Amino acid sequence: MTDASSSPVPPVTIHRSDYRPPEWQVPDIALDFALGLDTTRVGAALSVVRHADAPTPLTLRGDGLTPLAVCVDGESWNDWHMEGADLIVDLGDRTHAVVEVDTAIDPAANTQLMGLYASNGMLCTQCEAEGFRRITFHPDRPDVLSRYKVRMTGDKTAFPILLSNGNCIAKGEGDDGSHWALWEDPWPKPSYLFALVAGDLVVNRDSFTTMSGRKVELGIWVRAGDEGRTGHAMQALKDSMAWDERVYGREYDLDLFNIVAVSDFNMGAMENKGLNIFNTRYILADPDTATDLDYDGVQGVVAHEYFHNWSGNRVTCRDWFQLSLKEGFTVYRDQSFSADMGSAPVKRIEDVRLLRAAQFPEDAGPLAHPIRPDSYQEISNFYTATVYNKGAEIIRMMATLLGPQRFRAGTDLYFDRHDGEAATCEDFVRAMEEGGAIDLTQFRRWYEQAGTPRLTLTLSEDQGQWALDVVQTVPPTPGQPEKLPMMMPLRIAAFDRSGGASLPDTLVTLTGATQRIALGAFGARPALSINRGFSAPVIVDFERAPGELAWLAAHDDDPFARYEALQQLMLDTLVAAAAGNAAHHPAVIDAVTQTLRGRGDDPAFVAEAVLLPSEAFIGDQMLTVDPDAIRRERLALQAAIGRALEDEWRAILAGKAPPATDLSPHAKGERRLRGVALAYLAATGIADIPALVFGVFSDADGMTERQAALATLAHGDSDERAHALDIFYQRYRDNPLVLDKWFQVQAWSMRPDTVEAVHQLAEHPDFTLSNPNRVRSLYGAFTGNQAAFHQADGAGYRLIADLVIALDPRNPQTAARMIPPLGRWKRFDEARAAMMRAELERILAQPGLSRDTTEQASKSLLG
Ligand code: 0A1
Ligand code: ZN
Repeated sequence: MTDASSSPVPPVTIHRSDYRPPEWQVPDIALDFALGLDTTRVGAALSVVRHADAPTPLTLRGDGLTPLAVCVDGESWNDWHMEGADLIVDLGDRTHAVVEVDTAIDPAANTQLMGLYASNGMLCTQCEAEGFRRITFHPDRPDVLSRYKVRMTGDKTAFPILLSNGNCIAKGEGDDGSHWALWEDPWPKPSYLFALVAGDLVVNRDSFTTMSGRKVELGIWVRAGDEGRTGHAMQALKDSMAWDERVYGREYDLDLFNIVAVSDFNMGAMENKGLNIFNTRYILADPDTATDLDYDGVQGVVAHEYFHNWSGNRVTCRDWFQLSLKEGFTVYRDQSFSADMGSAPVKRIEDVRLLRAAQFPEDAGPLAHPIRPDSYQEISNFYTATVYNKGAEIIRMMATLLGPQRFRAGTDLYFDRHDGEAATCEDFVRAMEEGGAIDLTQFRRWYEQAGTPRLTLTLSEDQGQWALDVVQTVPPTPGQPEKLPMMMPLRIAAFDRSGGASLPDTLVTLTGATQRIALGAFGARPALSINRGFSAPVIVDFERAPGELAWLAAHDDDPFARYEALQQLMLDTLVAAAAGNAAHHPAVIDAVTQTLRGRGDDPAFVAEAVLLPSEAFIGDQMLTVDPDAIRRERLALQAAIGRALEDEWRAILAGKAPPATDLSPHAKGERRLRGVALAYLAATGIADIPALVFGVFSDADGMTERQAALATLAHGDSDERAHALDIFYQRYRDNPLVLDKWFQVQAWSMRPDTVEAVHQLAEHPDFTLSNPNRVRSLYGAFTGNQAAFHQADGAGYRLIADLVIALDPRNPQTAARMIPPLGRWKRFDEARAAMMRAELERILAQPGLSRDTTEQASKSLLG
């Protein structure tokens, strides 16, 4: 509990360099839960073994717990004291002991959603990173691995289903209406992977036979009524299990794999051993309520959590600084899986778009950190796009440098060598070096240096021979003023635009601060295809004429590079226009026309390619972000493309939409393109468009079209807008995940009154601060609405600061996640910057502020 009256505790910074192996290990744990929503009693028996040479007391971390009884080797024990929230037990010169501690917790009062908490009458846990210490006293560090036996007793009516990790080895009933279950997990695991669920749930059961012929029972547990929406998740689970066997040779290792969906959850999902716990958002999907993107999210997150069984659980992390060891690698694995299950180029485009939207700004701001941070105050703040998504790019670069066979040799070595261990990022790189026979000495800098490297390119010619000069710089970041060049794979090609010989796809390994790449003989300046497939997570500065970009957008043989060329063309135009220079709409319109007309059979790719860059990404290219100019110019270009291609957009919409039940990549692509057509047409302001969009909304047989039409209408002020919002609300008011969309489309609106609208929506009876999904659907969407959040009078900043202040005492993790947008003040004009800083200061002045929010706000203020 936060005590608002206590004087502020100075933040403690944990340093990676301070790592020391644990002095006590805990090979076995027996937990006994007497379950209740308001009071749950926890009996813990830890078998501890001293690893330090000399006698040393046992430190058991706690958070908000009081020990009710302490016993050692079966005897009541008095040699203990509290140090802050932690329990210190003096065991004399013992080398082994069984330490028993009883505690009582109140799950219903646990609004942080860390530890054991109540959600809709059910009890569930979240222990990563440091939530186990909110359940019982424990070392609670990932390099302490234990075998768990968990007994739970609870009322049969309130908690008919009792689940934990591993296998259920016994169960029975009491004569007082209670029942109990005993679960055992044979695999030693760190405390952050412990899980327990008790509640009234129904199951979708299936099974999977592993490559060695073992049958695994699969169960997806949800509230009654939701079971019909679990089919996609189940298929994704089975596909993931088969994929990990095929691609990484990794088999599942228990007889049971359970997933539980809960509606109150701070993150996406959690990979607890044999008992994954998911945000409902990443389990429930049917065509009426979930968009194609939602379906993809379900598939990707189910895969991600499943893949953690090897990359995270069988091989875990030594300490939290190594978080990217499991997260970067697992994101890379889920990205590869999704690419294999659908369209690989489109998946790559989506991944890069996310990296640029979430990670590049982080790397360029006050919260920049290496994928393996050197220090933290609150580890929850480091579940970032850098650790996850840049981390995945670092693994991808190693895979590119090694090629598929050697990369597989590296991962085999890694899994075999470290199975059952708590490993480090260094262990992973060493396995890649040995398995892949490569020297990664310089490559290790990716783990050490923050900031997005920038490659500045120049083409030159000497007697018909062309060369490319690359200058690599890595920008200074907080605490890292000086940087060294990184090793990276750069895929390039060069085309003779008049049809002569080309330099085919070539993999160059960059190592120097400057490097010259010979391209060969060309009659005229070749069209250069650079960073194909986004082989390195960098920013490329290279002046190219609109004609060259348009040529590449039409002719490059790498789809990602075609996409990039068109995006660059749009970006150049928009940045120039937003900075007050003339816009070149015709070149963009021509290129969009070509892409659209030559669309062949890949509507998903076309939809991605013709989409304008986001307002935020345009802002990232400017010295000082001008949100109003960006919105104005982006809308102007959208309207110009909308008008120039009006017939094409109308024709796309006049065609029949594929049935919402058709989830093939092609059908999804067609729907995506129809959504893009709606947006372009709406931007034109042509009188009949709101009615046309409303028609799409009403005729939609599924959520993808319905939401696309609703979001399009939400930007305007037509009667159709109000009508559609009302219909949508009435239809889905009892479905929380769909109601989130209703809040979200309004917070995304480009209307000038969006700040006011968000204020009002926060007062809506369906809005609540207790549900993180709802908070994100309103406020998270709002911070993604650049022009609204940065409204010149600062009302958007105030709105978010007020939210952080209100939410922090209740759920500090989710509150702290709302702060980074306020930290980007250096990128804005002085007036906006001053207002953003003032809001950060106002947050920091709150008494009793959590460690999470204090760390994010104080670092953000430093700039
Ligand atoms: N390991 C999970 C992410 C996760 C982290 C912290 C949480 O606490 C609220 C929850 C989930 C993953 O990568 O999916
Ligand atoms: Zn993960």
